[in-house]
Amino acid sequence: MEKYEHKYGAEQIQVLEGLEAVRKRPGMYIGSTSVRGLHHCVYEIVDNGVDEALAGYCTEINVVIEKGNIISVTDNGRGIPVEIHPKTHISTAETVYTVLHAGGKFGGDSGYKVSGGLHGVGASVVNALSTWTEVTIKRDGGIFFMRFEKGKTVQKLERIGDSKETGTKVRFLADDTIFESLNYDYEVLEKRFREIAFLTKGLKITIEDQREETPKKAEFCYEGGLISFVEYLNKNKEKLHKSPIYIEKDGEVPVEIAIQYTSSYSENIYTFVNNINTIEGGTHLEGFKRSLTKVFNDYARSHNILKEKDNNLQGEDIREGITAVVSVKVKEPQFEGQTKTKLGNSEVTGVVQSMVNEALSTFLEENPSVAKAILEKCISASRAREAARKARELVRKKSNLETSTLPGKLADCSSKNPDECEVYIVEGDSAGGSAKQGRDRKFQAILPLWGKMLNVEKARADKIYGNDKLNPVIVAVGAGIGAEFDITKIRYGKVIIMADADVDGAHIRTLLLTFFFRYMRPLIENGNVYLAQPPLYKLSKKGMEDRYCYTDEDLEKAYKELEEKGITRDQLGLQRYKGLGEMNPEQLWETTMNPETRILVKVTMDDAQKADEIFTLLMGDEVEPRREFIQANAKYVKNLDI
Ligand code: 28F
Repeated sequence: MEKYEHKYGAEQIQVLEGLEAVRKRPGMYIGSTSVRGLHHCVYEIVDNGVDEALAGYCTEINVVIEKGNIISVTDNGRGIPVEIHPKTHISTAETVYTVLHAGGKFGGDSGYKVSGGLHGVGASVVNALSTWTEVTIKRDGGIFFMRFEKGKTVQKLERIGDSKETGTKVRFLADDTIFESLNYDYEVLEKRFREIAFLTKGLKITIEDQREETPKKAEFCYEGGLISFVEYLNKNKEKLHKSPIYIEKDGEVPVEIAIQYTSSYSENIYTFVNNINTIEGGTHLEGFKRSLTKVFNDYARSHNILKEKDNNLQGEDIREGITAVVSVKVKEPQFEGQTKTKLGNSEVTGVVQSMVNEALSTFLEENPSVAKAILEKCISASRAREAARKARELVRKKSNLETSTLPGKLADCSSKNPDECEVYIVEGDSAGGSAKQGRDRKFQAILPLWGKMLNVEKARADKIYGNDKLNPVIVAVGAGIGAEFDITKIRYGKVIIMADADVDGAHIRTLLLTFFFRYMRPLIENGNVYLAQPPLYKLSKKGMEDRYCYTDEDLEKAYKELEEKGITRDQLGLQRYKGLGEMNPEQLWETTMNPETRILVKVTMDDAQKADEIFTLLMGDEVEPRREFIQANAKYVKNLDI
């Protein structure tokens, strides 16, 4: 009996070595031997079918999780070629399934190999990591079959029947001596197949789970491609414009983008390279972001939505509420980053940027109502960000109080009788100076506040004591804080907050009220806290006493009264006070400090409570409510310079 000697040609040895390497270090090829690696095996096989779809020959892929955790994937493409290679005597199909990376690029210059988990390790890796793999091919009028065990051919390709159809069907049982478990997660697979269907316009993908008594099944097919993708992503959101913006361009780097803005504040941009979800972004995302910023700013300026003096809209303002999917196909993708999901190809930035510049600006010109809706949102986002920044900025900038036994900065009054004494807490150095000069030293003390003020929102009482920003206020009032606060010890019968009428002043007021509300509540309950009311306007005319107006209504009233005396508006000089610093000591005394003429507003508990709520909103951790608050109030803010 003649011994059948194995003809181990170079190819067979290469195959054995390849399989050996894969089974020895599976993580190198499939990422991990956890359920993630298990899912990657399925993606590898499915992606070969997707490639066949991208090549234009496959319209449907069916995935089944059979009982016993056997995976079956079927496509209706051309079927893997079955001709036998003249030299190796091995069929193309067997080569694709046994030689590492044999699944090279598909024919045609537009063919791109999409890839699964580790970007196209190929079907041979799945074969090596499977207890068995069976491949059934229909093409050239026949049905062909081959079988492998742990990557080794146990049944060479043979014709087993006739068929007029074409396609490839692969069944495999992953090797449970390699994978931690064979417990496929239906939801995970379903989510990925939905994603692939969005990314491959018109391809129908079905998934069925036959492991349980009641099988689960889903089917995905989106003629709308990425447009359907963003509509799906936005399904529970309020859209700013009806249909998504769609941009597509073939070429060296085919690019496909869909954009749809919503009223939400989050930014959702999903990017893909050859159908790989590049969660770490990369050059395609960079190009897209740069273009968005440029195109929307250019449009806003050229349509006078942004005025000459307005700052540019920031990228984050423009991306607030955006949902976008950016899908590019790259021949030789370079992946970087922690999980190899960041595109590194530098040439892609420019390609994406220039094609989006052109396509998006054209779209906006042709769809002004969409452009307007989006830009309205960007501008309010910009305002809100600016206001929040100022709020943060302000609270930090103000009230850098010198500390000493009595605050060095405190200009105390001579009387020691609290019932007749009052302390002005004045915002800013210059106003502090004028107040010191303009005051009545007998009963009026001045404590200037400036520099970085502690954010009491995040500080505990002990921090407040030690804090050199608030400490002087505590020392000046003289009655301690928190639980130790003793109202009988206060050094002044009135604590008067004097701050500018602008945003800065509003924030320092809010901060101090919150501080008093949080740490000296009896001071408020007892009616010791007041707000000074500096005038907003000064009306002047030669030979006429200066007339101060404290509100806009005041101003109107003054105009009317003066008109009755025959003095018209244009005969009057009007000064709008931006800040206390604009008043000289006499004016400050006359208008804001002289008990005979000044206007003081006593702070009540609910003012302080309101301030506290506002403060929490402005300086707390909840971003969303802050955004809403500022959004709602931004329009009331008159002097915010954007
Ligand atoms: C269920 C998984 O693997 N489908 C596949 C094809 C089609 C061709 C092909 C595959 C050419 C030389 C690499 C057919 N006719 N589904 C699949 N469908 N591979 S895998 O060719 C293999 C490549 O080596 C194919 C003409 N060209 C390509």
